[in-house]
Amino acid sequence: MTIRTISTPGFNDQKPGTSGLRKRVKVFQQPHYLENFVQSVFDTVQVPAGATIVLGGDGRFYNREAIQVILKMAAANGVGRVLVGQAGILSTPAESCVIRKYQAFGGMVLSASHNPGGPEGDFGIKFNIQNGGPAPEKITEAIFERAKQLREYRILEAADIELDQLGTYALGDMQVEVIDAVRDYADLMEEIFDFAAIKALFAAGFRMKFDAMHAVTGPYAREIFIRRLGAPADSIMNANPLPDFGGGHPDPNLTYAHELVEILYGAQAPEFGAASDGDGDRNMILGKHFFVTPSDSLAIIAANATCIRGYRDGIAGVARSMPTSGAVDRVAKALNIPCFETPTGWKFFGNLMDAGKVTLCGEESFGTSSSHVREKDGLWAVLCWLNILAVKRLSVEQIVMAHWREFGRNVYSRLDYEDLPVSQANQLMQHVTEQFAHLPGQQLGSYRVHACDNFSYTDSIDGSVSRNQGLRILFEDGSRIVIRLSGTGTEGATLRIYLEAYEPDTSRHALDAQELLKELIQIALNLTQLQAITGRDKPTVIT
Ligand code: G16
Repeated sequence: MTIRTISTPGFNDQKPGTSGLRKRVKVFQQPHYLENFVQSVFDTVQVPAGATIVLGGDGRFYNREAIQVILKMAAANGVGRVLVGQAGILSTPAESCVIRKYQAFGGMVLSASHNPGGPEGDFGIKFNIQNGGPAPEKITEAIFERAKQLREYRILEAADIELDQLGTYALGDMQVEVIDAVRDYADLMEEIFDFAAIKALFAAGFRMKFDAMHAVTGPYAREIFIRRLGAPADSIMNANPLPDFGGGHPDPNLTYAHELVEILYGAQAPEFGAASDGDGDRNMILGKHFFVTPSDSLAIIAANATCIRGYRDGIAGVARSMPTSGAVDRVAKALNIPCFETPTGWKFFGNLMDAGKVTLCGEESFGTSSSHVREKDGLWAVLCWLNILAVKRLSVEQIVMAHWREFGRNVYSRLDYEDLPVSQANQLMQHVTEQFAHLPGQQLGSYRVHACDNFSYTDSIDGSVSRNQGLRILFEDGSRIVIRLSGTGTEGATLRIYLEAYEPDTSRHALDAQELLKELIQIALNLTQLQAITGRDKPTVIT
């Protein structure tokens, strides 16, 4: 078999965003585009000769083709062994688990997460390092620089590998091992959670509905909930992964997971509902007629962690992304453990977890996880809730209400304005920034501005600095408005406005978040001049 060296023009648009390179499928299908990025990864990370890497994706359209290309390029770049998920599929947390378990050098994750799939949808790729987590910024920056300069890449001329059958195959001098995509992950979950207690919960007639959204978690959910925990077969829905996610938007929130939401708010609602996204790292938690915000879910898992076998000795610390509500900060204070505030992006948690400073991390963007892997983990979060419910035998709503009674409620909401022209989004950000000099001290309705800034983060472990991570308007009573542009979209700009107000008054805890945040939302709309600049009179998604 021969290794061919092929010319590439280099690409200027291969800058990884919040979580890897995400583009339209059609962009990835351009000649040399995928190869250019993959070679830039190999050149940057310098896989030691003979080392093992892991490869898998969420099964979206173009997954199979990309896997074959990457395998042949890995063989041409001196990789010793590649562990590939069966059919080319691994959920993002499962891939993180496999990298760690087999002490691989790293891995490539093929996914555009919650973005729609199919020929007209999105594709994505990112590199995860040895700890199983997304590469930090200094590596992604170097990959981007290399991608612009690259003039040739190496690829083995060989037939495609059979990905559907488990087994070991040779590709040039490299070994390809097609592994069970589910088993290692399900085994890890069984180590962390008390499966016997959850089994007993189901045996007592507890009903749940998990929506896999026709994405990667279907087979994982079937193995864990149905086979290992004995839940009735109808506890999972949309569990057959499809390359276009059935035409849907595999984002577990109140807008895109509406099928599940209708069931949980319907007459015959089960006690518990949950959903996960395209690649299985996000989660949404619902009770009967009740929505748990991701920020509250993190705080509640932290407060009840000792109910769970894997955390029964307590947690070292917690971390949250800056726009995530401060609910978990209150729990950390009560537990007397450290709480870290990082920029948006799971990659910022890696160093803290590696240093043993934090056990649980979470983000408002429906991501929660712990140091069992280095990615956020949708099914892990669902199992946390099931384990807590199995121990407490209370409803989801009762657990949340009791939490708010103890800690107060950090009322929270996020408004997304998707697909804005980039120029308008930039103009809006500029307009807000220009007001920073005179805002502090101003009274806006019932809120007085304490400070404003563009969030900047210094990693306490390696000293790296990340600037421009989001505009913050902080009020004297601890309420906040945060405004930032998403780093995961593939077209136009997505503006996110995050709102948080602390409500200690128990008699107001049952009120709707939109109602409680009405004034703060109006202040945000005035400050941003959103309607005047963008013409939009309502958000695309409210969570
Ligand atoms: C990614 C990142 C998360 C981030 C989210 C939203 O999630 O891993 O850390 O919070 O995007 O980012 P943004 O607000 O920039 O769109 P995923 O699930 O898309 O990989």
